[in-house]
Amino acid sequence: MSTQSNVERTLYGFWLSPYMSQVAHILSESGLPYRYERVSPFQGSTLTPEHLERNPLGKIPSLRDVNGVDIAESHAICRYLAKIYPEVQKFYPIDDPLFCAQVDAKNDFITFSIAGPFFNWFVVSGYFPKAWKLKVDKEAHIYNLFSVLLSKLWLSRLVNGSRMDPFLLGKEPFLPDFQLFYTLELSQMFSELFEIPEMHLFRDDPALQTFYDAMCERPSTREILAAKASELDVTKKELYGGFGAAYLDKHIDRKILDGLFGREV
Ligand SMILES: N[C@@H](CCC(=O)N[C@@H](CS)C(=O)NCC(=O)O)C(=O)O
Repeated sequence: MSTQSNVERTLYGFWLSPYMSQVAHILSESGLPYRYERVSPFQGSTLTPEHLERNPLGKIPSLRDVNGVDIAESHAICRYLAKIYPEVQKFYPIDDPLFCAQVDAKNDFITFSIAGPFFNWFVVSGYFPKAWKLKVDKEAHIYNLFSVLLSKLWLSRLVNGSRMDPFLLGKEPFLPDFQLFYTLELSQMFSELFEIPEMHLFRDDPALQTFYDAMCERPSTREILAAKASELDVTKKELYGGFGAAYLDKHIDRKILDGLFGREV
């Protein structure tokens, strides 16, 4: 595939997204320059015709590469980058099928058992109740506790089954390390933002804390966390302000929620 054209590589999304941060991280550590364009789900911008053209699934991140192609889904983007740009292969070793299978195994485990459930966890226990001011404290708390139970179970299995030296597969980080890091990072931030202490996933685990600290020492991590911090006020305003009207009211049937809880929420 040709990578020649005049298109500027552009990453669409917002910094709160751990998925976008992973792609930004791989680009940054690989020395591939990109332009950032903010597309905020909180403003309904993921479901505009313009964004759906980039990603018909209506999610961020999406990447427009210099050859003009649009790619969506964070890990599909990272794997695409490794196939096109040799400098990305140190994070996703496509030329070493056996090692690449180990990288995939960790990555798939995190996607299915940790990051995916974490997404549901903060949506049900944090995002929707806050943005929509739902009166579901008791139910959100039960979901929260159940999520802690499962997440800790899978996280300890990941830690015990990995080298943690300090990264999952040893001294150097790979794709699953970035996925794990930005999930942990979000867990720390959301536990504060939503005042849900149990949501903090690594405070009590020395191996995960060491992993987290080692990742924080990398210049690309610092760059991304600084970008995220610089956008935080805007993100918070959108979450508590526009999100309900711009996204939830339009795309989620509130009556189903009332039915689910058996009362008006
Ligand atoms: N599996 C996707 C997850 C992306 C995702 O869920 N992004 C969220 C923001 S963090 C989003 O686009 N939400 C808007 C929506 O679902 O409408 C990936 O890895 O890229």
